Amino acid sequence: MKSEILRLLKREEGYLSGQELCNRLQVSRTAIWKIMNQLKEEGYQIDSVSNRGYHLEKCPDIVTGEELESELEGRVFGHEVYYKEEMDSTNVQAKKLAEQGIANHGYLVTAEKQTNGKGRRGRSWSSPKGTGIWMSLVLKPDISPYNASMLTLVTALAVNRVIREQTGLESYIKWPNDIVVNGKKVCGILTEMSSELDYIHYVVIGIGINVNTKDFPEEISERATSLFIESHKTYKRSRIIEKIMEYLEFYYEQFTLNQDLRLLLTEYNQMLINIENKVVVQEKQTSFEGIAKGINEKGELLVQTEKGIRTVMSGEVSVR
Ligand code: BT5
Repeated sequence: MKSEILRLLKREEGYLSGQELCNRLQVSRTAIWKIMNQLKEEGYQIDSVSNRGYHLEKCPDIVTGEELESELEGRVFGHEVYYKEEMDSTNVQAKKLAEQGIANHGYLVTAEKQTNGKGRRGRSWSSPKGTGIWMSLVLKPDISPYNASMLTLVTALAVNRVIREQTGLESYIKWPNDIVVNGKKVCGILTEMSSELDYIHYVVIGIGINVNTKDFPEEISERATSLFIESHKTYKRSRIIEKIMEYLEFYYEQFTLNQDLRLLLTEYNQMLINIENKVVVQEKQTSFEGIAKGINEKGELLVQTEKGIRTVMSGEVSVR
């Protein structure tokens, strides 16, 4: 009900009368009054005038379920949100909720702070309170498990587009799971999956974005950046989340049509950093050099070497 009240307040340009809220939501005046007080405590500036009603003057920069649900209208991705101020990792929490049958396709988990944010291969992800977006989306795609890793690239495309549109910054995708601005990492994506050989139970797409972060721990300060550091502006995180859900749903639909990236290939390669540049690819045991030529329909990176084109399925790419 709280998200419904927020949604109504956000839509109303003038004042929304208490009586109208009672009628619409079939609750008492006292219930409305209590929720208004809760919202004020969370940082919403609400003007209440007797005989006129309530007017929402300002929203705080928070990522609670109510704030997000009041924004995310009519979409599947993010239609239901699980929020807790502090979590070990939104990916871990999303997996638990999916295992319990609570999180269905499009379920979103958010937190203000992660105490044990995860990167790939056991690495950690710095997730301080209140400055970034730490979220995980649960999907139950009807696709082959072999094709699931492409979801990371689909997500990168959506996040990169939102960053560009919302900030005007020239961000790029660093294959496979980073978004970078001026050569520094502003976003990382961690896709995890529970599957059988031929059937996906669920996929969790974890997205970490440094939004209003002012400084970083020393060990990553040279490689990490934030939207604030690059643009000198602060952003409302719920707005960015809303836009990511919108674009991700759009790109996801295009991906699932053929279970490959043929419809997204041109756009992806335009946004790929280091294309036509000399790169070093670090695979599990070995590394090699070549010129990055872009990705193919399967999301593999094509690298021109002296011996011909090599396709890279997973690995780390750095500039020579
Ligand atoms: C990633 O791993 O880039 C995936 C990060 C995914 C984080 C999200 S937050 C929501 C969800 N819940 C989670 O627990 N995780 C996901 P990888 O490519 O392995 O990069 C990790 C490396 O990036 C670290 O070893 C650091 O060097 C660096 N790093 C750590 N925190 C960072 C930050 N906040 N910004 C930029 N770089 C960071």
